[in-house]
Amino acid sequence: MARRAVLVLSAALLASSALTACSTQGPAAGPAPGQASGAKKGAGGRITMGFAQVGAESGWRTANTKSVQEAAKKAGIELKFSDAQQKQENQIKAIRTFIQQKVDVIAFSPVVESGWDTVLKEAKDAGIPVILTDRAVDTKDTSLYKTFLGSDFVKEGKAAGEWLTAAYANEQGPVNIVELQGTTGSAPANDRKAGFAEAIRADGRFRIVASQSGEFTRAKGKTRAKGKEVMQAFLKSQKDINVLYAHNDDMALGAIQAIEESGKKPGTDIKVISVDGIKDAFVAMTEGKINVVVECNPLLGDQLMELAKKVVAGESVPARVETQEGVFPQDKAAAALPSRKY
Ligand code: GZL
Repeated sequence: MARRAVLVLSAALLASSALTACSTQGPAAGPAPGQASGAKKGAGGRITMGFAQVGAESGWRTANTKSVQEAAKKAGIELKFSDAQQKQENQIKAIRTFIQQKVDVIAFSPVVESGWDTVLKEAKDAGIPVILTDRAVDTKDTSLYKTFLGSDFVKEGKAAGEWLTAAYANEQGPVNIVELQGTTGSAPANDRKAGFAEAIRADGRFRIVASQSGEFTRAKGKTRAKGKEVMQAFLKSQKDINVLYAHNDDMALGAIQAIEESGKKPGTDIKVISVDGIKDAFVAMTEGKINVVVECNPLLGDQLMELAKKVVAGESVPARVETQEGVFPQDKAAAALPSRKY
């Protein structure tokens, strides 16, 4: 009982000191570095979140942005949103702006894994808690963020590799694989590559004969046509391709265009393995053009807002909140398509 009384008292003290800090003029004294503000700034105690999004590079990202924006509205959280167009310097600028604006919490999906310690330390020193969502950072100082919400990309890569080894259980090798990697230096690209390589390593039949970044993009109008463009290059440089492993659906769908334009049948002449699970990929599976999709769930908004409320209130949260995902082989696509949410 005594312990609880102490906790309640200290929380009240923390809140009142934070409130005092917020109401003082000049640079807010703010709570001790690394401590959540505890107080809710803005009209009527509304939490303000600064969200630095990667960009708008893929169907997955569009769904992720929509999920975050809708969830903020539902949760009554004021959202300051920035789109970094896949550039780390833009995300760093956005985080610095959020710090100047004294938001209550910062959430972001780091476009690449490294180079975040300085700006995250600035947020910590300003007493603003940070939540990593979707992608991770490779910092040694885990006190720089409160929690990570997202997928296990190594697991996704492994699932892709395990599907392939099972698909070739009764066939001879060699099996030549080309790999369309995601954004260079990003956690999903690094980990999906590592997980896939680990899953096929023991089976000598599989060889990755070419691997290059398609930057997670398809081939649409203004968007850089990387998935299609890189696959065209693979088709020119590799005389015998059996499998395409694409780190996301947008690149797979762009590559399918290149495969068809080369006169080959995607899904038959060249097996296609993809990751994300956007609706267009499910349609492509029903058309026999993609053989399997490893799901990566972008609908993180509601969980993010719940975590944000806890973090701002100074409550403890798990260090890592992993999303649950499935693997959809082609024969399951038609039944699953009507209930797909992104
Ligand atoms: C994965 C996410 C990746 C998606 C891509 O969580 O970061 O970025 O797989 C997106 O579609 O561009």
